[in-house]
Amino acid sequence: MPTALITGVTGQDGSYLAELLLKQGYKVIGMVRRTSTINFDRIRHIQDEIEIVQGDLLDQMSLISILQAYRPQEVYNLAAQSFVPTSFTQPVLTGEFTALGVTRLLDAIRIVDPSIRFYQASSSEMFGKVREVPQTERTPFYPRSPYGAAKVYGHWITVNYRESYDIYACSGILFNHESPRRGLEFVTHKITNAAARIKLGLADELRLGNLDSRRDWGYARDYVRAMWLMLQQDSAEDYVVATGETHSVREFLEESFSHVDLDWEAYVVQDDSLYRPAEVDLLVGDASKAGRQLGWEPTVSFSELARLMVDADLAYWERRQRRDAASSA
Ligand code: NAP
Ligand code: F7E
Repeated sequence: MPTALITGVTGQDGSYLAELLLKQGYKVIGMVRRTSTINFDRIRHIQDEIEIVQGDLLDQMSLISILQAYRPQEVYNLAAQSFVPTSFTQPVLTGEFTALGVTRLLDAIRIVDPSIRFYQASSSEMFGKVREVPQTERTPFYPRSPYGAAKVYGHWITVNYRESYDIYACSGILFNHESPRRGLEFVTHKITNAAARIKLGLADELRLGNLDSRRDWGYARDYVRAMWLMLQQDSAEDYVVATGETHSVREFLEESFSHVDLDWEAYVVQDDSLYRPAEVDLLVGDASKAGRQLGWEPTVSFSELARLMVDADLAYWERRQRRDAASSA
């Protein structure tokens, strides 16, 4: 039974990847940081099947100790400060987690067992002010936020450890991927959650920033499959993972609200405070290398994604309403 360590196991991708690896017969070690209140919402259903261990990307010794204790064959580094607006207000902390954290983990691998296979969660945010359309593995980076800049560092330090120490280290340049487990602060889930709440009479407006930016949105469950595939190849390489389609925030609104027969324009309020100091206007990826070499392709379309997220939010709020009604009866 192979052993895999996942940092960021409590996040959206960590929870789906843990499910996938358990299905493949892995022993899964999930690294979580110490907090005064535990939040295992996304992994509660598999909590008994995972070994949870405390560690922090800010603490080198914790990483070394975990590798020494569990001796994983694969390490998936999904932990990060991943919200772009927070990276503008906490740029140094974002750099510590999202950039230097990668070096701490790679160094721990180099010291404990350089034969460990390593996956780094790189991001389409590295392309920022895009130099070409669509973006490929060869497109130059031009990050537009402290988050994007930190991910560029994480990306290149991964390449550097591969080339310097012959570590099997891959970087997946993943474009936006979403699901009902997406954090509520990200625009897709903010929209689908609002559509569901408005439909049920629980809210009457949705405040948003820039509606014109365009993203290549896919389904998170598809994207964690690509992570695993990257670590099963003969040699370590970097891959773009994307759907190849781009849509605006406006189109995501249209798709989500029309699914519950609402006109989004009646509810959306544009809020200047939600604009970013610098924006990424357009992202669209070319995942043909992943298709060719990994046999990977997305299975969920843009409109299926919006609809499955709205349906999940509707089901959640209907359950909450029934529970509240029962407890007040
Ligand atoms: P997410 O839901 O925000 O999850 C981030 C995870 O990192 C959480 O489990 C969080 O733990 C953990 N974490 C944060 N700081 C940590 C620290 N100092 N030490 C240990 N753990 C820490 O992110 P996601 O959407 O699943 O994304 C996974 C990774 O892919 C991230 O690196 C993200 O930047 C990258 N990425 C995401 C996308 C996307 O569209 N989703 C696209 C490209 C790349 P807590 O639960 O304690 O907060
Ligand atoms: O914003 C616009 C916003 O926060 C998408 C992270 O997973 O994907 C994610 O980063 C767009 C931006 O994702 C609101 O200005 C408008 O243009 O959902 P988002 P992101 O910034 O693209 C990449 C690949 C990552 O790696 C990141 O970790 O939507 N937008 N109004 C808004 N965005 C938010 N969050 N909230 C709004 O009210």
